[in-house]
Amino acid sequence: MKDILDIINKFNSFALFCHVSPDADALGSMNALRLVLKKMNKKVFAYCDGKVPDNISFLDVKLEENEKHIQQVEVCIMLDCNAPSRVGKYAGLFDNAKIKVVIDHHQKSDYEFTYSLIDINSPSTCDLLYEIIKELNVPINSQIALNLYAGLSSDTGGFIHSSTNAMSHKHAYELLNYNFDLEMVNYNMFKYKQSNYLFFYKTALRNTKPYLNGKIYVTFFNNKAYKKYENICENPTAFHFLDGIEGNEIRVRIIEKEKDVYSISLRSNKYANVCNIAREFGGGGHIRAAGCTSNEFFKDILGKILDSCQKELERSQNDRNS
Ligand SMILES: [Mn+2]
Repeated sequence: MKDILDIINKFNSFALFCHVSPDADALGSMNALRLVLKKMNKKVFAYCDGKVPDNISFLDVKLEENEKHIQQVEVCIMLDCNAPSRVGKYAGLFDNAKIKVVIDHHQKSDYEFTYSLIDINSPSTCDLLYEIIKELNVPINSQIALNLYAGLSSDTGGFIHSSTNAMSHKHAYELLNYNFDLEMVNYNMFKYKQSNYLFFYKTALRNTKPYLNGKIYVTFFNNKAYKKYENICENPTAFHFLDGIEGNEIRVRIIEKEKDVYSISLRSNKYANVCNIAREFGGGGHIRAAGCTSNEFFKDILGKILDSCQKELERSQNDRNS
């Protein structure tokens, strides 16, 4: 933490990066840090390889398109992820930076940063960043508070995921003192859906199959279905309606984003560690939410993933019983 505070205080130009398929924690942390650095009269550019989801446009993220600044700034900071591959098309430029900093709460990759603050026990990157901002002694305004709150609230699923702790609530309590429109934030993040969600839900249910007596659900979107509902599929909460159904533990989502390129998301309810599964396929994430990509044939991937899920269910059930 001390090193990162020194870097922020000492240098004057920064490029910020967050992960592809950005969520409120990725964009909120990046935008809050952008606003803080601007208040400190630093030069700052924010990059994201992906669109801001409509329902969190209220974050008012200002993304930079011009890549030339990345080579000109003194420091590059990665937020809410910790491997260059996660920043998509900016991976190479980030890798070439002189000073590389990371602030994140995902499982560590092998990538070497110059300075890193990775706390896998933190519920969100915004929680970590908020602690940093408090140490910087920059006065927080309502827009900064709103971005931080949106991130910590989003990553805890509105304070219901297993990662939620006393600190989440303490930070939320403190940030709410900055008088942003809480009802608007909650409505947009947790209630609002475009009307085509009804058709999306129908498709998703039709394409969801139970395995192992329903302990595993697999939802498959081929490229055609993905293209039709692309915006919805990119919303990380779109499939939450399948969470918590009695008898189910693991949900697998396989989405053919491009021809024969599959994006795989894994979610668990109470005990399975889906990060273990994702890692077997070169991905990563959290215990209850993880992901990976594959370009094998669909049938092969499905078989391998189901095997891995079954092993993880056996392992985690043994853990529970011992
Ligand atoms: Mn996050």
